[in-house]
Amino acid sequence: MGAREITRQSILDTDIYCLTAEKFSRGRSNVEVVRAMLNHGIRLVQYREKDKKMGSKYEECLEIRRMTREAGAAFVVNDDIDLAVLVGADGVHIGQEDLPVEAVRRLVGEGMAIGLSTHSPEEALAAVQRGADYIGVGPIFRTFTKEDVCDPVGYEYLEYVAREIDIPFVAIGGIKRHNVAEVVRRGARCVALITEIVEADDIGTAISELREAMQSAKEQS
Ligand code: 3NM
Repeated sequence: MGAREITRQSILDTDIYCLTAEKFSRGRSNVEVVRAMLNHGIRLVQYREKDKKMGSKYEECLEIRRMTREAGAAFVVNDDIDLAVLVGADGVHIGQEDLPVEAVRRLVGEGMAIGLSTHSPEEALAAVQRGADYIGVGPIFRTFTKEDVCDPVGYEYLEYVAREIDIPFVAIGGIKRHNVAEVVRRGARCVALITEIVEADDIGTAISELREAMQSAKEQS
């Protein structure tokens, strides 16, 4: 399976997509946080780091690429297409205001997955048409983690995507242990989180509690 397929498949198979953010990691480095994520069974990791210079990001991504490969986990880099290519990531994740998907595809080739953040049905349909491999659907709830993000899209947009969109998708934005079950009941199979995991006292406990809540919601629906 090529890298692009690995990422697409991970999103179809995986319940939790973990993103990094050192600013919220309470003194732990991105590498330490990712190690804990992998040790607790996370198989899809995105490097998202807004506060560091490219040189440091490159060093961290090399190490995280090594760790994810060893763990059999997929690795996606946020925003920096050059970094994703240089470290041999499985995917790159971009936003609506970044380069268009077709242009990114020319840079990364057919082998790398492209994820795109979307916030409305129009953006979801355009993402499919442009050849995105998966979409982010959010923010489901209010979040203070992403700057300049739009108002919460609520469940309506999530339910639309679950019903109408054929490519893999992940729900994101303000998802926590206390609300994840409802997000699953509204159609999400995979949820992407930052602060609920990186800020946790114990990353392993946060992951297993999220998993339990998701599992029982799946069994009920
Ligand atoms: N993208 P937290 S919301 C990175 O809606 C990101 O596209 C979003 O962080 C989107 O889990 C978001 O701490 C932040 O709320 C998610």
